[in-house]
Amino acid sequence: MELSVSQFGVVSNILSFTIATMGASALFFFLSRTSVAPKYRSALMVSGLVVSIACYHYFRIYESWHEAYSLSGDVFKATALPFNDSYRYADWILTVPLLMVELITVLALPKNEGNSLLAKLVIAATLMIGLGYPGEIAADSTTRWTFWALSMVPFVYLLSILFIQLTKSLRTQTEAVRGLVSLARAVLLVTWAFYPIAYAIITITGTKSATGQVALQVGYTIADITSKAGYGLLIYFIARAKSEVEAYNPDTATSAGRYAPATA
Ligand SMILES: *C/C=C(C)/C=C/C=C(C)/C=C/C1=C(C)CCCC1(C)C
Repeated sequence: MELSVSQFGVVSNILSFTIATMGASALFFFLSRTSVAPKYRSALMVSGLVVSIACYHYFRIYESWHEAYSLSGDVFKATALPFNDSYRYADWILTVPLLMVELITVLALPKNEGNSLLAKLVIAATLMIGLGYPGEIAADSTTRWTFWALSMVPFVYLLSILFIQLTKSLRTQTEAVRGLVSLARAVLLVTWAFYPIAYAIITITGTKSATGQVALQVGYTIADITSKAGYGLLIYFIARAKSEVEAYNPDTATSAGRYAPATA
């Protein structure tokens, strides 16, 4: 496969931009811990972990992209080293369940309800990614479509329970956080839909198509930025709003995070 200089560059630049975004978001989420009430801190810690894991994998993806193609004349030609798609799947298998943990933590559902919901979400997410992988590494379109269809089953199940649960929890959230939770619901549904679409595009163009390859890398990368850093930021805003409603004041809280009376 051959890539033009600008096709190679678009992917290289967006991968580099993502390393910066994920790294900076990790710092922000970790350092913002104390600005929310103690019970929401683990949601921010998990957000920080998600983007740290992604930051590491984007380094590897960037490196693999640069090793998989080299400039020959005025085009980039594939080298003997294939581009490694597995970094994305290794990343997703770790980060997607953690994104579910973030959400359940910040919603602060009753304990047994939250745990059983989380178990269903984690199982569906693992199946979705596990079933997508054999298709992703295949070149022939029959295999690709078969695993795409299989992976769509847990995907649709996952999105529908998330939609139902988030809609249900909107009723129990206070006025101040309702708008944010509903925004998080929209962000989740829209950005997650990018993944099967990007996969479908390259299946249609064929894996040997430079356009298909660029669309896949750019599609997955934009979706990762919004579903991890963007969504993490929303989780942070929800945690902040809920802490305020619960009268938590970061300026008067002690370092142990206990609620302290405000001083004049
Ligand atoms: C941070 C990473 C996230 C949120 C990854 C999400 C990944 C998906 C929703 C992937 C879904 C897929 C299908 C529904 C079918 C084709 C194969 C996948 C794995 C790309």
